[in-house]
Order: sequence, then C-alpha cells, then structure tokens
Amino acid sequence: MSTDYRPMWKELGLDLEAHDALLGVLGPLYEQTFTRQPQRPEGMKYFDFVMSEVHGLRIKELVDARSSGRKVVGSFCTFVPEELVLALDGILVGLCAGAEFATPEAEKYLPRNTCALIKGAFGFALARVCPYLAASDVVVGENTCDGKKKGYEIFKDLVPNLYVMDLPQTKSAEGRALMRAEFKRFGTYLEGLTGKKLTADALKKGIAAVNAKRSVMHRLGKLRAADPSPISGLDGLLMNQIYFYDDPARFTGSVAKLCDELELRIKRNEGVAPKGTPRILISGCPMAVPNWKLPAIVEKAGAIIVGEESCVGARGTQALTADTGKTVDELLDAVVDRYLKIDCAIFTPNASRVEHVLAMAKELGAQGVIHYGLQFCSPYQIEAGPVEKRLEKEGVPALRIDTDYGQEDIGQIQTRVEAFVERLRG
Ligand code: BJ8
Repeated sequence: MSTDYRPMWKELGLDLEAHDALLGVLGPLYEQTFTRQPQRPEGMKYFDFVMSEVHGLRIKELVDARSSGRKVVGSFCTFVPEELVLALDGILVGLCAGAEFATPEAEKYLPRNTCALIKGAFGFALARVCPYLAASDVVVGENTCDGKKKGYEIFKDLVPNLYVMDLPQTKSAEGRALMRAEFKRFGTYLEGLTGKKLTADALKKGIAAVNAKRSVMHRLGKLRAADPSPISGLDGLLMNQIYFYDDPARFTGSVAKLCDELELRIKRNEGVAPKGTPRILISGCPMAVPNWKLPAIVEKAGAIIVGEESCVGARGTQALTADTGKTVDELLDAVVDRYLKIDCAIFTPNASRVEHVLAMAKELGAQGVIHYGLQFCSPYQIEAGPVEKRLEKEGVPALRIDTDYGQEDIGQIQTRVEAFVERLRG
C-alpha cells in the first residue's frame, strides 16, 4: 500500500495492532501463493493491485462514498440481492470470514464445533480487524444454515447494525413466497436507510449492473474450458473472490479485458500448464479471501483447477435476472426467481446442485471433482455423500476433502490430493 491508511483505520475503530498483524501475514501469503505462478496473464496485475489495496484504497472509496451520502451494505452470503442494493444507490461488500483470527475469542461465544467460516466472521468482528465490517452501515445476516442462523442471534450484540433476512429451506411455492416477502421487506428497509425510493428504472439499472458482472464471469468460466488452460485455478478463484469487493463496473471491465487476453492465449495455444494436465473441478463450501489452502495444494500437486461449483464461483454467479418487467413488482419477481435458482445445500431437496456439478465437469473437461467441505458444515458435508456417489456412477472420479482454515492437515491433504491426481492421470 502506497498511502498511510492508519488514520482512516483508526477512525473506523479498527484495532491497529491486530490489523497490522493480520496484514503482516496476508501480504506474504498472497505473494507466495499468487505472484510466483508461472505464465500468469498480464491482466492479473489489476487484480494483484486490488488485493494490495483491499484494506486500503477500496476502503477509502467506501468511506468517501459514505461521506457523499451513499450507504454500504455488508454481507456473508450470496443470497443478499445486490440488484436491490445498487438500485437504492448502495454498495454491497463481502465481509471477512475466510481466515482464522481471534479463534479463542470467537469460541467464547460459539461451540468449538462450529464451521470455520462462522468462527472466522466472529473472530474478525471481535478482534476489530475487518475494515469492511467497520465501514458497513448495515450488516445483513441470513437465515441459511443452523450455524449462521443461531450465530446471528449472538452476532447482533457484537455489531451495532445487524439486519436479519429470513430465507426458505425449500423451493416450493411457499418457499418462493417467503423469499418474495423478505426481498420486499429488504427493499423497504433499504429505502428507509438510504432515503431513496425503489423505482422500476433504478431496479432495472441495478439488474443490468449485476447481470453484466455475472455475464463476464460466465465468459471467463467458459474460457477455462480450454486445454491448455489459459489461467490457473488460483487466479480463477481470486477473481470470484474479488467479485465481492470491487466496484461492479470497474470489476466487469477488468475481467472483460482479461478475457480478451485469455482468448488470444487460447488462439495461440498458450496456457499456464501443459496441455493434458489433469483437470479438476472444485465443488462445495465457499472459499472466502484468503482461503486459498486447497487450490494451492491441488495446483502444487500438478493438476489444474478449471472451475468452482461454489458460492464464490459458479453457484454464486450462475443465473441472470430477467430485466423485462415494467413495474417494481414484476422486476422484484424476476429477482426472486433468479435467487431461488441458487442451489445452496441449505435447500431440501437440492437435486439441481449435483446436475450443475456434472454439467460443469463435462463442459469444462474436468476429469475429476474434489468436494470441499468445511468441518462442521452439515449441509455440505452431508450432501457430499450423494454428490460423490452420483459422480462416481457417471464415471467422474471424486475425492472428498473436509478441512478447516488451519495448517495442521496440509500434509495429509497433500498426500490424498496427489494420489487423486495420479488416479486421474491413469
Ligand atoms: S448461499 S453456501 S454463502 S449460506 S460453510 S456458514 S453453510 S456451516 S456459507 Fe453459504 Fe449463502 Fe449457502 Fe452460499 Fe453454514 Fe456451511 Fe458454514 Fe456456510
């Protein structure tokens, strides 16, 4: 970071010492995970810059936006409809939950057998090291899995501004009605927060901005089907992670530019690894920044990751919102229809998810799938069994990895991943 942001962080109420310690780990980890990868596309320099300023310049932009009257909405989940936030001139950002921080503090509030993502969110909040949380006018919690749902009952006393959105567990008519009512309530809440009125025009603009962002990620996703792969899985994941932080229009433009470069690479038959390198699809729990543990192991083992069936990936970006409605109500219906397509494991049944995994594996030419489950995440860990069975039945080898954010099991995971990559080579 070229500028001294400490006065800004102090103003936001961060614990400067703890925050320095966090940045002291993140910087070198990023350097060692990303910048030394061979044959990286030039276009990744923009994303390196974003990451170098993820606690700096981007936070300053949020602070400046707030000074000009805009509101910042923080979220932990891909169910929070960005279309509505943008329509009311707000900014949606993802909140820190991708690393262990202040775990002993978090465990004073949560049982030890809580998933790392929830513990991470608590740890970052308790240690006052997440500038996105500090810069948020409202934090949206969502009743998804039991861990989050019950966690928010406690989290509401740790932050001054928690808004909880209820969500359905089934994709039934009743489930849809619940989501519709909750999105409507959220829109009304945002109107109160921003002092603006939700109009059809504004909602159409919000839909257009988010659709553009999703479409460019679809374009990127398709380019990853090329063999040799024009981009590493680590960089593919990184873009899916930055999706939750960067300004939407700037992000869309930068990914489009990178896609232009990748298209040229594909034409020239250039890739980040030789043609024929074993190709793997990752499926399962979301990997929030700086959770790069499993992808780093997989690519170090000589495979290439060609896609992520995850909320930080294709599950989060998979469908566009129809923009043909003429009234706020019609457009809101379209937003609900789009979000109801997300095949998160909190839904029961959730049959479309395995179909999506299979379709992705086929389209991307993945020879195998690694199912990634965070320990103590019942929805994904339980769903892993049927997903694995179905994949193997369809002739797609699958490996199940259950882990957390710790480093202790790295050696063991490496051994299993290496054996899996050998199986794929065979
Ligand atoms: S839409 S996947 S982002 S809920 S890993 S906290 S499920 S115990 S993150 Fe998620 Fe929204 Fe669904 Fe996506 Fe619970 Fe599992 Fe932890 Fe999880």
